[in-house]
Amino acid sequence: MIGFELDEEQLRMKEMAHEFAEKEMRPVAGHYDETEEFPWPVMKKASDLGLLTYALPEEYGGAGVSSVVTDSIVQEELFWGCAGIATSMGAIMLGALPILLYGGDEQKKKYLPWLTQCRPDGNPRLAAFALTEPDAGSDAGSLKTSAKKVDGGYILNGTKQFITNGGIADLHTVFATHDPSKGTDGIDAFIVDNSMKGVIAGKKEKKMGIRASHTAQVILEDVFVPEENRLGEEGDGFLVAMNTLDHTRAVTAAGAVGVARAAFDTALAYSLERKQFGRAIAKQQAIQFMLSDMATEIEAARMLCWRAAWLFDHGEPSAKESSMAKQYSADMAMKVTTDAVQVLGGVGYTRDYPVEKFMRDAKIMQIYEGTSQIQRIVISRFLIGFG
Ligand code: COS
Repeated sequence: MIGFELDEEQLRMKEMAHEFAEKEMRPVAGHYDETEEFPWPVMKKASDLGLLTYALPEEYGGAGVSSVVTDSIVQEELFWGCAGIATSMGAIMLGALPILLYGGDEQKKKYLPWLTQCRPDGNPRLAAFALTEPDAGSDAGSLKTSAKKVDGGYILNGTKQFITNGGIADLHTVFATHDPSKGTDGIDAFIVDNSMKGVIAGKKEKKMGIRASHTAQVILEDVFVPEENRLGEEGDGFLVAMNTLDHTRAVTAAGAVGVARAAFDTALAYSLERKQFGRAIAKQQAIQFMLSDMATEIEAARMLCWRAAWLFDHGEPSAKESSMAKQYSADMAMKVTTDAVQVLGGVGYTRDYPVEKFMRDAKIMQIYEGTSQIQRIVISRFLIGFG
């Protein structure tokens, strides 16, 4: 049986996220895009409402929203508000998820409630997922950050690249190898908290879009991590990373739907107001066809997201479907935001209207959490086999 009715929790969460996006994110989105400052005041308000860690179980200080469908619905609204701020918010759960999925009882009890509490200065704590390196992007299995086994733990050395909340986070989930000759089987995952010495904030990137998010290098210089901070067994790290991404890709895809919807809303409203040849441009078939395609593709992407999320929630295999959702939604968002600029024409190309920002924000969606090409690789492996 297929049903699309949202339950009470989903309706409540959607409404809360939409209101937050409209009142707290949209009015300041342009400011943070322009200044590239970190949106601490918005993060603080989001934290007060529980919007940063609602996916954590209640016993660890979250709201116990375990459904990936609900998460997708919320993220669509937040990304509709501002993709940059929403990325800063979402990176916290991306950093925390490996602990939730693979952490032992002690690790969960120690770190998850701590993450939901504010810092002494009142700002929320941040987490980061530190997998990518300068020479290991799509080929995540070739990472070089080393984890040398020593008495009682490991010494980490290496450089992580393009890390959201990198260097400003209170906790980084770091992936490193204890033996590069073992390939992906040599990779371990570690919880690195900010009490550990040697975690150095590296260069902050100046980005095309999602500028309200902090993307930076993280340099690990002789960081001692106790053995009890390893997630899972030795060698489980690659699986921790892949399973985390399998989990988040449907939700990331929903973010792309949110950006596309924001662009579509602006294009539709503008086309009804803007007059050329004596009538609103929405009356021109050329514009009508563009709007129709945009609306249809947004719906199609949302259905892929919800299905992948639903499969996950029901314990069914969903890696292929979440890659399909991520690839289609990201490519769709790029097309829809580009078309929105086209509908607005000259003013769409200016910063007086938000569509050029939506277009810049959409581009990263074809790149982060696995490029659209990587998603196609994952999908094709399910189609033709893994050999
Ligand atoms: N889910 C669960 N397990 C997975 C997996 C997935 N999506 N993809 C691979 N694995 C497992 C494999 O089954 C294999 O397990 P065994 O060793 O038990 O056989 C192991 O991981 C190694 O897999 P594989 O040999 O396929 O690894 P590759 O190095 O060829 O890489 C891809 C596979 C390309 C899929 C992987 O590197 C990837 O996803 N890259 C993109 C990384 C990414 O998203 N980066 C963004 C960073 S976060 S913003």
